[in-house]
Amino acid sequence: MVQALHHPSDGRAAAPRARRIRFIEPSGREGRPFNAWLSRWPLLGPITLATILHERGYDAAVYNENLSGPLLENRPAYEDICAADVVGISIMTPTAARGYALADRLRRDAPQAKIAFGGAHATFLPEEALAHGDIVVCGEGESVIEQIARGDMPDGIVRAVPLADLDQVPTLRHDLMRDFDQLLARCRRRELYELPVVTSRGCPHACTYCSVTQMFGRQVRRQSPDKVLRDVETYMARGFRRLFFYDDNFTSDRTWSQAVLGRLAPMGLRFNAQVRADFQWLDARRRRLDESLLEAMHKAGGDVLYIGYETIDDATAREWHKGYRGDRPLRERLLEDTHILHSSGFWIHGMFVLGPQHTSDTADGIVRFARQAKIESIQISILTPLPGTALFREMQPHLVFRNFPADWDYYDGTHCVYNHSRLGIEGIQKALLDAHARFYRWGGLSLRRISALVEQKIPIMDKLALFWGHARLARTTLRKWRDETRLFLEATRAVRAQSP
Ligand code: B12
Ligand code: SF4
Repeated sequence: MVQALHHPSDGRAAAPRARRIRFIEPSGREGRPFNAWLSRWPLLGPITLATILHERGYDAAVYNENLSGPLLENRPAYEDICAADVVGISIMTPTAARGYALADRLRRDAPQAKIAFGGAHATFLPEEALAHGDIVVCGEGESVIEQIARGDMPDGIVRAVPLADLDQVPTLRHDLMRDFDQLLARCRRRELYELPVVTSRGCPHACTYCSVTQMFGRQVRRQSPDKVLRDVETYMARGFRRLFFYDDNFTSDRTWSQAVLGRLAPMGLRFNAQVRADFQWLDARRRRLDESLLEAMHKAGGDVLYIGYETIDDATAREWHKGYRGDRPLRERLLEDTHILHSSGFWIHGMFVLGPQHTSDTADGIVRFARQAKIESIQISILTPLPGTALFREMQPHLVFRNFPADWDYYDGTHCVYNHSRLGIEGIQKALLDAHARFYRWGGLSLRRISALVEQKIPIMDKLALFWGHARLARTTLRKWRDETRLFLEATRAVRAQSP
């Protein structure tokens, strides 16, 4: 781990220098309207790996471009990265091109640094990533990161063994991410920041557009409730009072959820979590409600639920393998589910998707549904074929944007990258923008949202700041999104003009 340097004059070994490892989370396409939201929620892969190395005595840190801005324009940051022994770049599909651009510059400016790629995109397209770096890790990095940091890993593609026991993941040191203090300062007080954590890997479902099961497996691995509790205690001792459980499906194992929630209940924190809309049903026919789980979630501080509704129509749900329970029309079931979750005291951020089979009526229908269900905030994405998914293979013949890696920038759920059979690319982009503009007409203001803010146990100034912050962000996001859409449609016309 250390390089033994000899002092030139007295022959004694000088203090060894810890090897310097820098991780980078690149931003997505410049000007992307959602970059401002992303700065709050870093990927945990780089932070986890940096924490492991830090605990083993390495000089490890993370740069997140969503938070710190473009690294090539930040001289002290870039010089620090150039002085590293290893630079680990974490790429998702929409950040891959940026990650490669950074790596290409680093190869020129820091030829001594080993460049390692990891993350979902590198896992599915390792050969592509290897053209820009020395080492590419497919899968979970824990088992190989120290060998890479030590400089002992041969160049090439490494298929890493997944971590069997998630209790081995260290308590995260979010502060290893540079500018984390600035992020906290933006939240006015650290107890208002939703500290991201993750306690499980894998998902038992297999939605056609998602790569989580290919990446982490269908068998869900979880940290033990004791480990979760120990970590939460440490985060609370650091002054955090809100958590964001990034787990893809926080409630997929009722026994585990009850055990964790029971331990969290006395701690007085609040948390956000990703759950399925129908997790509260005990049986496939939706007859028995798991009231004790709902109560345990609420008592433990469950606050905002991130729900991937994705669709409200039965045919699409079947096509995407959503696996919703019950047999009444899906829209009706989802209204009922949402009502139950609201009655249990949760806020809901609803995520929906428009696919090639949809029209502007579908988008209108989603907004109507969200209003009727009184969902607090929504986000509608365009179905995006991502490497490693069944959808990507199916969509190949229809892709308009295929100049890879540059075009990966558009694979972020806000751009239609294929010929849209029903509305055309222009039509679907317009439908998407119009739907958000309609939902967020008053900056996302709704009676329910105001009363929920008033009910929250936080001081009134914090409530106002929180609400104002969200409303302002929604407005600026929409404005930037319109500009971005205009540029994208110009790019679409240019691509079409070039193709025979
Ligand atoms: C939190 C989250 C978000 C957050 C913010 C994330 C961010 N900063 O970009 C939000 C909600 C905003 C979000 C948005 C999006 N997300 Co998201 N998100 C996640 C989620 C749920 C957790 C990420 C996480 O921290 N995981 C836990 C850590 C431990 O895993 P990890 O980061 O992958 O790291 C491990 C390995 O990858 C590897 N590794 C990672 N980096 C490195 C680096 C080196 C050097 C090495 C050796 C190893 C290594 O080792 C790590 C430890 O084992 C994942 C799903 C998941 N379970 O991971 C999806 C996921 C990453 N998101 C995904 C997608 C598609 C999106 C969106 C496009 C969705 C949309 N429609 O808007 C956007 C794009 C965001 C962007 N940056 O442009 C996909 C990515 C697939 C892909 N091919 O890129 C995932 C995998 C989910 C899926 N449906 O398939 N997301
Ligand atoms: S979309 Fe959600 S429920 Fe479906 S496979 Fe992915 S993580 Fe699991």
